[in-house]
Amino acid sequence: MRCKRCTEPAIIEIRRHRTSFCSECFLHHCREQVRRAIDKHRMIAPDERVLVAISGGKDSLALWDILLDLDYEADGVYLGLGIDDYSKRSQSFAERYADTRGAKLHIVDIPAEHGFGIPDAARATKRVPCSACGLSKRHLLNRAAIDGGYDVLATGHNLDDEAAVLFGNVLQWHVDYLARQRPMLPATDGFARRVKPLIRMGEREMAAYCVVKRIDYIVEECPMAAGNRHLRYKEVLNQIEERTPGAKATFYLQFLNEMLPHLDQVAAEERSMVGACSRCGAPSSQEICAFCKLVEKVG
Ligand code: Q46
Ligand code: ZN
Repeated sequence: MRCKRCTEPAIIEIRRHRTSFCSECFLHHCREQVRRAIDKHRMIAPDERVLVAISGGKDSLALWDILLDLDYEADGVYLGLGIDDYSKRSQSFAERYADTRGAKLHIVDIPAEHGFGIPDAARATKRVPCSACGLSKRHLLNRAAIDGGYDVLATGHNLDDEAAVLFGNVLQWHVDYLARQRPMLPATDGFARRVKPLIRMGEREMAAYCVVKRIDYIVEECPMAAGNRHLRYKEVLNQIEERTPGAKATFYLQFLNEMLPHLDQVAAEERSMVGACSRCGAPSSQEICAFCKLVEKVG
C-alpha cells in the first residue's frame, strides 16, 4: 500500500476517502480536515483565544496539538470529575502533554470546588452518571471559558461521536436537540461560542494521529460509561460503515448541509427563552439552572 499523495509506503488507509497516507501526509491530511471544518463553519478567527476542553483522551489531546500546530493561541482546561483513579490518571496525561508543549492548562476540580464527584451525583439523582456528568461539563467548561476571557470553547467531538448523537436524536425525533446539534454554536448572553473542529475526523484517525505524533493518552474507557446509549449507536453505525464506507460521514455531514438550515427557526426560539440562573447567573431557561439544582441535590 502506497501513500496516494507522495507514493511513499503508507501507514494508514482511509476507506471513506478511498485513500492511504504515509505518516507525514497523514498529519497534513488531519490538519487540512480541521482547517476545512474551522473555515466552513466559521469556528475560530485567526487572532482569537481558544480554550480546549481536555479529557486526557486521544481526541482532545490531538485537537489541542493540531490547533497549536495551526498557530492558534490555544490553552487547555481539564475538568476533574472525581471518578477515583481514572480521573487522576487522565489528569496526569493532560498535564504531561501540556508540559511537553509548554502550553497552559487550567484545572477545574469538581470535588475540590463543589464538594462532590460524578459518582456521588449519579447516586443522588438516581440517573445514569453520564447525565450528571454531561450537564456539569457544559456548565463548568462554559464558565471556565467566560471567566478566562476566551473567545471560543473547543471540544474534541469527532465524526463518530457526532454521528452517534445524531442517530440517537433521530431515533427519538428530538427536534430541539437536532436544532442545537451544530458544529458551531454562536456566543449568546452568558454562553461562549462552542465549536467542534474534529467533525471531519473519525475515531480511528484520531488514535492514529496520536500514535504518529507520539502523544500519550488515556486508552481505557471511563468506568462510568457502561449503559451509555451512544456506545450502542456507535456499534450499529460501525456495522453499516463496514459494508458501506462513507455512510457515517454522509449521514452526519449531509444533516449539516441539508437538514440544519430548516431548523434555524427552532434554534432561534430556544435561544429567546433563555434567562439567567438566580443563583449563579449562568444562562438558563428555568429560575435555577440545572447545575445549581444538582449541587443542591448532592449537597
Ligand atoms: S466521562 Fe462523564 Fe463520559 Fe464518563 S461519566 Fe459518562 S459522560 S462516560 S465522555
Ligand atoms: Zn446556576
